[in-house]
Amino acid sequence: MSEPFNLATHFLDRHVAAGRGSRTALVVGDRSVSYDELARLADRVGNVLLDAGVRRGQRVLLALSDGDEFVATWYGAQKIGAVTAEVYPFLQPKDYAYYLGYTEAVAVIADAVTLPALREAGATGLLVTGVPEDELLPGERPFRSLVDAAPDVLEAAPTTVDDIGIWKFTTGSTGAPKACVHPLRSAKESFERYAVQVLGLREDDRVLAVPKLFFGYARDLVALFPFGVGAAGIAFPERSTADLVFELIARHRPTVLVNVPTMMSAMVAHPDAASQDLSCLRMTTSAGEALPPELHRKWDAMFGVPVVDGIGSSEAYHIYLSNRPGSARLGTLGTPVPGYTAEVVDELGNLLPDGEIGPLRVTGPTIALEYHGDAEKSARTFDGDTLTSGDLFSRSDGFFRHHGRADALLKVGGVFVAPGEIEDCLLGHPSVVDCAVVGQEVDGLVLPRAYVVTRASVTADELKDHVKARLAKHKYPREVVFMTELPRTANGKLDRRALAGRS
Ligand code: 3SK
Repeated sequence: MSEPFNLATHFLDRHVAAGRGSRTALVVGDRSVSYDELARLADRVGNVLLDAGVRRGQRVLLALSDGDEFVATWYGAQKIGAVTAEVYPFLQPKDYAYYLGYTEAVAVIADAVTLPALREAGATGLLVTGVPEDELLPGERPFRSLVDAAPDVLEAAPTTVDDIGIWKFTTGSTGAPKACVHPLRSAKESFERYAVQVLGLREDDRVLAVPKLFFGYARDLVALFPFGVGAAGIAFPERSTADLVFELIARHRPTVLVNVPTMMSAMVAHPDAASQDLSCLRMTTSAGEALPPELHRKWDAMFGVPVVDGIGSSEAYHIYLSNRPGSARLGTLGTPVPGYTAEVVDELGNLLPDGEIGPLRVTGPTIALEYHGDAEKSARTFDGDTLTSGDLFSRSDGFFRHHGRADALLKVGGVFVAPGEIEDCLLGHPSVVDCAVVGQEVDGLVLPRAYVVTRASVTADELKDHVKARLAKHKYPREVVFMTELPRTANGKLDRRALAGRS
């Protein structure tokens, strides 16, 4: 028999029942929302969703900006046993149209930010918050008024760890985003293994994330894992910028910053970086993309806040390889999170010796069941509790290194070159703030082309010479394109497709 488990009861209501309900669960702007308040709000939301016809196992799509409504809606849906899926609040109508069709959600919750694009995408019957009722279209319902009028008690659905409860979308960097379908067990196990055993989250932690809550990396680290230990998350609706992150750190004094390499680069390069007081932070996580060792060094020199670099994926639910706080090995993703094993294999699945590069086979308790609606890709990726990653890795001394996506590798002069090695080298130049290297086809040959963001004047030839002096000659970028910023996906990952052909 499966273990009974309701995510809202486990992470939220437990504190109320234990008399810890007055503790702060969430900080939003100048408001502190207690566990009592959040649990009651989630119960009201759950009642509204039940009234709207949502039943156990059905999907609820959150198109909401970050804040207590987002979090309460997520837990309200979880409490009634629904399946939650969430999307970036700044999407284009065509993207919403895709998610509406793909999820076939029974309820879609929108706010003032997402409503116009959702309407343009043809969404009907929306539950809408933050918009005056007289501005709603026929069929749209005022979510906030319904929530305010709903009872604040709700019986939790008798779900188990094996019930499907969470959809996490892939980034869609190589095609339309797909949902990785997770049972509730994934959230429970990831909390216990990564948040507790690796990060050592504590009751007095306050967690601030750079990515928005639609991205599972951030949502779990702000509004799930901290709740597991009675700690607090910090949420804000605005897009993240280095200025805003510094301001939020000064205002809320978080103890843990959930970061991505692009923002680390922007923070390090910020003109006021040296005068920031980050002494409240006991660590910053880095994930979402590879952290170039050069950037890690710059971060250490500028801020001295320990970086816990790791890698996770929607397929594996969250982080499965990670360094440990205070003992990072630069340029590596550390070792497997307790409960996971990781093996570098060849294309046929044979184990590769240390130092060789190949796909990673990860086994653990949080592997998704499937990609919704894609049996072929699911069969290629998932095998029970084992996942084969599309990225390339190597292992040495028990520590894993990331070599990028298999499809991002460049074959230059017949030799494979990892763009990350050239990027890291370029980042070692004092003028380079951010960069990406892609393959450029010239007369049938693939040659490295670098896109760079610089903060001081530097010429393309100087950057080429910088690489030539440090790496094997065939690796230097034959062309350097200067940009003001690099294109990124909504969760902060480099959008290599958007770079293709830009000159
Ligand atoms: O990098 C990712 O894609 C990711 C996804 C889910 C959870 C955590 C991470 C880092």
